[in-house]
Amino acid sequence: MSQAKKLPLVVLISGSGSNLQAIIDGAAADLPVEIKAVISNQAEAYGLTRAANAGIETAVLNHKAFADRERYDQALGELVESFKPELVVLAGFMRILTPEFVDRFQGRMLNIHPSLLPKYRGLHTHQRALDAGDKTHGASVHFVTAELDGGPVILQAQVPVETGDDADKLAARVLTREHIIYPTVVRWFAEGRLAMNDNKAVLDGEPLTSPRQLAFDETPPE
Ligand code: NHR
Ligand code: GAR
Repeated sequence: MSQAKKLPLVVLISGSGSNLQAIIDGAAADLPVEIKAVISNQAEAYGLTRAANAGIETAVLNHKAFADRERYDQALGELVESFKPELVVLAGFMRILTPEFVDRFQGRMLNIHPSLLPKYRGLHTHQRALDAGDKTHGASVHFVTAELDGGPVILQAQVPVETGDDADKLAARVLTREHIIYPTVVRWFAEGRLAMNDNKAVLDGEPLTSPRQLAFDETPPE
């Protein structure tokens, strides 16, 4: 039986790492990736424990130990490259990356953002959706470009906003869908089906004119 080569990944985190866990679990099943390292800017991130429990190498690079963003990103870029990843996965990584860092991993860096982009770039997305009275909210997986949360969107998951929601309840509902869409997009990339070209996401040779969608009652797309 032919065993496809596994795509080497580095995952960057700052916190809980539940999206990291979804990728770890995928890799333990049939997601054709090998997580070479998990890197956090926060020493206390629980995701580091998840990685260690899975036997994955971890590193902490604290941004506070660097004079400025440029120097931090220079060091982070060298650390990431030392693991020779073909894909860099931001999974709840909370530091804005310089254009130099983004250039280094152009077309091979993904992020998951907790909103239906282009709505609510940046922080506090769940509260902003509630404040706007949105009936639908969700998450987006996109290629990372120098424009914050502005790179081409690949796949989105929609969830209903329910009566009595607060930001935490809504975030939890979104998060369960994140755990489906992020491994799905990582699989597309690992299988060579997904690329970024001319600032567009290209899936199966076709530029996506709008993001693929996962509706609330749907199982993952093929
Ligand atoms: N970097 C670039 N260049 N482009 C993107 O699209 C990026 C990025 C870095 C991170 C994730 C993003 C998100 O999904 C992401 C996308 C952090 C901030 C932020 O304001 C905003 C968006 C995202 C991540 N960070 C503050 C900063 O000064 C720090 C906030 C904190 O530490 O809590 O870096 O939401
Ligand atoms: C996720 O909801 C992710 O979309 C969001 O943080 C959470 C991380 O959860 N990302 C950002 O807000 C990036 N600025 P996790 O650590 O359990 O994967």
